[in-house]
Amino acid sequence: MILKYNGPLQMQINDIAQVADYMWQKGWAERNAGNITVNVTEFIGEENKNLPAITRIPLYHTVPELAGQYYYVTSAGSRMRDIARNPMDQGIITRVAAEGKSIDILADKDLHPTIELPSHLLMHQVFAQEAIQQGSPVSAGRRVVFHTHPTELIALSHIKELQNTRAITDTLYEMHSEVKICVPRGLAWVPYEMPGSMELARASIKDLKDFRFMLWERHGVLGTGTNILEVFDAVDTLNKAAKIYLYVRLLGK
Ligand code: 2HA
Ligand code: ZN
Repeated sequence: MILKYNGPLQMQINDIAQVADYMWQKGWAERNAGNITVNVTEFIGEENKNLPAITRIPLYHTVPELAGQYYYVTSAGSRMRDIARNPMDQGIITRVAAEGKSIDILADKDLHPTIELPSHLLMHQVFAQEAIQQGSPVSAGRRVVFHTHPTELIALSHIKELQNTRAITDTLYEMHSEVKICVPRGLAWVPYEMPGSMELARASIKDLKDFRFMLWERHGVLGTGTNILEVFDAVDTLNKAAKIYLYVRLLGK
């Protein structure tokens, strides 16, 4: 049995491909930089719900709240410019198995998920817990976890006096009035941890209740939301403010 690409699922995959293209064009996706997971449970369709697993991958951190949820996941080592051309050649559709102890790859290829999968799943688990508390279906919560390497925001993450949530947020608000409208809660500061580590994942979920966007020291940005294009737009606006900051400093202001 193979996955059937109904309209709503295909639209989600098209949006992922479009954002992957923007990431590459922006210069935020050198080599295999960045990764994306999108909860596609609402879009998967009855026809795909019982697909058998191509492969089952055990999870180091169990996520019982996510059992039965479906995700598009970029694959380990994939390039955003290749995802843009063919998202199902460089990504997988997965279902979290019963009790949240493993994930099943359903389509299209038997690829390894991104190394940031543990941190993405930890975030999806927080969204699921929020939804459960509010009495809504898990998939009605925030669907997207988006990680990228925006050059100017990474540059700002090196500046000592900006290395806290208040300072980085206020500076970006001051640089460009659009930022407050687009990211009203601000940008949370996350001190350096190894890429792909559970330490980075745990440090990131600390602020997930209050913040949708985080700056990972000397690494990149983590953005969450319901729609991938909207999450991209917010990171783009944050990065524009960072660019303006650098221009202002260059001008000696
Ligand atoms: O997937 O960006 O943080 C490559 C990365 C790791
Ligand atoms: Zn990264």
